[in-house]
Amino acid sequence: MTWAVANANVALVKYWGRAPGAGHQPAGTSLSLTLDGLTSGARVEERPRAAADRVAWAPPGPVADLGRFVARARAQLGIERPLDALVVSNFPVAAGLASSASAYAALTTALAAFAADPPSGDRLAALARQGSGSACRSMLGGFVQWRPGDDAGAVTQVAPAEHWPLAVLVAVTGTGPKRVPSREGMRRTRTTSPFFDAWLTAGEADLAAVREAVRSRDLTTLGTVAERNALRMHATALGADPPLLYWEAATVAVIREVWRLRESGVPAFFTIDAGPQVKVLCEPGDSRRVERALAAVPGVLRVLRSRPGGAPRILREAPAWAASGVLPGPGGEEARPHGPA
Ligand code: 2P0
Repeated sequence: MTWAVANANVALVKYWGRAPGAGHQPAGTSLSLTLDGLTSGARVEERPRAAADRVAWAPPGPVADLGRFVARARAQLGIERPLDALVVSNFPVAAGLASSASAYAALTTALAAFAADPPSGDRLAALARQGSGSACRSMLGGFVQWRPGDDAGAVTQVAPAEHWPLAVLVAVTGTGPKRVPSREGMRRTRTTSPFFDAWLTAGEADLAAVREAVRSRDLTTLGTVAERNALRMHATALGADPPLLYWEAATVAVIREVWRLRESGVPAFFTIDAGPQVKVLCEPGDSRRVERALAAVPGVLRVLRSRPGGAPRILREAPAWAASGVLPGPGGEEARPHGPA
């Protein structure tokens, strides 16, 4: 039995749009921060006497997609025996917290341990991408860039987690599944939003600015550009037909609170993915104050604390947060999530 864990990531320059055609390629280049403590675990073992794979995702994610991914990964990794795979996450799934990224990164890492000839980092990132585009960024720690292409170097680490000890606070404003999955949202945006080409063009300047801000640890530039990039992603999605609105009232209230904090002299900056949650970047020394301010916003259910995190890891046993819960036997369906420590 093999366990692997991987962290979620938050994009500071967003991936929003696949390139047309096969190959799971993004239309533009994105840059993310891997998030410590927002973690998925994957447990994989062989099923020696079974004819088919068995997969489970708890709390439930799109498990049919997971099954197709395991079948595809086995073919690409040359794994002949059917497998039993369980994926668990310690934070809300399918609600704009990038749970699919950590889930597929953990699963890819665990599956690779069963390959006769375990693949390199680049091949593994390319495999993870086939489960969920953003999963390839969770295959590395720290600040990670993903650009279109299949060559080595499509997914690269811009800086390790230790480079910049930022604080990331996640204001959770809803825990239900999003109304429109990212994949459909991206397809609709690319094919119907008149703003899509401008979104891609503007993203190139954002990428250059964020890379430089990471290099020089310039939070004001990083935060200003990440905020603008997120707002432009959502503006482009709002321009789709039918429109895509991922925000709730509390999402807007948190945006206003972050701007109020800035006016009062606290450098805090938000970003929002394809869901109602708001992720806020600030200096570690300001994190308690920012956390209290976010928690007091009406409609905020809880605030999760994170910071730059590392790459996936293989474990000998279940991670503590999963082991302390009700984990089912192989293939069972009773696992339940636990909040990050
Ligand atoms: C990102 N998101 O860069 C963007 C920002 C959501 C908003 O990547 O269809 O699950 O598997 O390629 O990676 C979420 O989409 O999509 C995502 P697929 P994925 O983090």
